[in-house]
Amino acid sequence: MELTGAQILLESLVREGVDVMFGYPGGAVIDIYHHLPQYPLTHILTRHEQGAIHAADGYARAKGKVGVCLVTSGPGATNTVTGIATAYMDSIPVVIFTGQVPTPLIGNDAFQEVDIVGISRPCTKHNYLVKDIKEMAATIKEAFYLARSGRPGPVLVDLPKDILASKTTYHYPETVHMRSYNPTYEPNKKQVRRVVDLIRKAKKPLIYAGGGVIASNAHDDLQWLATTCQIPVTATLMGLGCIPGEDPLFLGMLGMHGTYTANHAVSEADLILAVGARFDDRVTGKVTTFAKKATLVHIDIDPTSIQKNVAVHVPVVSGCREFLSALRSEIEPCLKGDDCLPPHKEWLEQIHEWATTKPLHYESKPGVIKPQAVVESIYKITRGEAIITTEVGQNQMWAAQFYKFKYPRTFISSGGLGTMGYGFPAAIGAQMAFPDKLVIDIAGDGSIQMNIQEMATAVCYGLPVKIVILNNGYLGMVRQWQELFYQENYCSTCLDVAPDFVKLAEAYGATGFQITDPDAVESTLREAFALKSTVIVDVSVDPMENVSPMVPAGKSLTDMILV
Ligand SMILES: Cc1ncc(C[n+]2csc(CCOP(=O)(O)OP(=O)(O)O)c2C)c(N)n1
Repeated sequence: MELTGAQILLESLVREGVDVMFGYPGGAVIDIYHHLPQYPLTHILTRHEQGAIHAADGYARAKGKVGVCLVTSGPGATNTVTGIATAYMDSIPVVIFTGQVPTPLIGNDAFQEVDIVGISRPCTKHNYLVKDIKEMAATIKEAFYLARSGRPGPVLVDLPKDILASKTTYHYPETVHMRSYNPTYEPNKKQVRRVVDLIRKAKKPLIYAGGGVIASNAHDDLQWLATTCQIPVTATLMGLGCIPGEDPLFLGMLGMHGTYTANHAVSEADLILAVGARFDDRVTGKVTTFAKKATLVHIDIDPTSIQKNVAVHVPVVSGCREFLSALRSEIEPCLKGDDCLPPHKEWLEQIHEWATTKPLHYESKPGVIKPQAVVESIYKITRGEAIITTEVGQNQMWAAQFYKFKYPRTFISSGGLGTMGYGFPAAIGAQMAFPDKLVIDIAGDGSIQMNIQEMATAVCYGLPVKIVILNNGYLGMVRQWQELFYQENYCSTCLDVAPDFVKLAEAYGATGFQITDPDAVESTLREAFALKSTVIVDVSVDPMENVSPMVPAGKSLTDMILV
């Protein structure tokens, strides 16, 4: 069967099990859009290419499948770069198809030509320029395989217009063979035994869980390990939901805005199992003082991330799920005999004391809406069953601290890149993945204005995404740093001109609410969440509220302020 390049692409997407893609057309990709209606693929037309790539990323995070984004050449392609870098930093599987000028024009500064393969090289797991129609099908197969296997990530495929229009016989390969790429999933047995031995000897063990636990669906085994061996768990921003937020063994997030308990536990632990986490500077604080008393075990599918930021004692190259399940098989037989693992009673008592004397907290003020209280209200109303996306800044940290995530893939946030404008389009993607779930973007008034145009997308496709703006009139997180470290020099962080968000919602055909009275928070949120339409809830919160606790940049985890 002879097909054009455009048809090969669409046919291959169907074979990859793609049901939805997010995109924006243009001259270079018209051939694809021309054939699109003949395929069982839902295409979501966003209002900006950045919206399309974040939506594909949000879909991937919520669903655990590869997200797909299709854009045109030149400005269409460059508009996706922030989203590609966002997915890359958080190891999210997305495949991005970009149009390109016809092959004879490449390198000639043709209209809407950019070297997107060159531009995206440092922020993709891999990228391709298809120069021969005969390579098209195999390239697409490889792109999906690379995006989802090993350490997942974004893969870009650049498609010149003449290739999309030319024809060849279609054959989609069944398998992929790449000599230089063979991720190691299964752990070395000796290392597994060594880790069991370390757990057996430890008096103060701790699990430090990252996004890899969620990416590899290792949460059940992680919870089994924690519960069976009574090992407390702390998680990174990306790891939230790997164990229920209300589980007594969960200490909350660690790092810059981590809990007092988690940061002290890291500093006192004698054994740390870092599972699918990468020792980001927001987590470690001052690296030279990080976890000084612990034997560090680092389990990661990506060998290059081990020993990168912190020297570890036991490097384990393995999939998180495979490792934890091997650990489970090794530990289970011990539990039957008298060979039981020690219960670390004193360690758990110490942790309990930290948690009860220094919990996350905030001060209520009469007549003032505290942003933390809004997040608590959202948690109460949704009973932890919603998918929460966030923007970036204080809103993101309050969501991470005060919404007790019950399940993996329910907290969707830009961790590594910290991309303002991410949360709303990501919520659109998550809502496409789960049309019947309640999807809420917890936003700041600054961030939401970065991709507010996607209101049209949400309304157009009838997506009942809820946006709750914690409106403090500031670029709050930057204002907090100015207050604490720059002598209250609030230069360029006050957003004194803001749109009327209720009218803005209405202008897009959505529904808007405004909350200024603390007593109206819960009832208004309930009313908003019950609607089946796109909703903005603009909540006027305390403009000077800070995120606490805080480890100042470059300080040790125990040097927390605002505790
Ligand atoms: C695209 C982008 N530009 C700039 C920043 C730097 N930045 C980090 S947090 C923040 C303030 C965010 O303000 P807002 O969205 O109002 O949220 P708040 O902190 O007030 O909750 C800024 C400007 C960023 N993270 N991303």
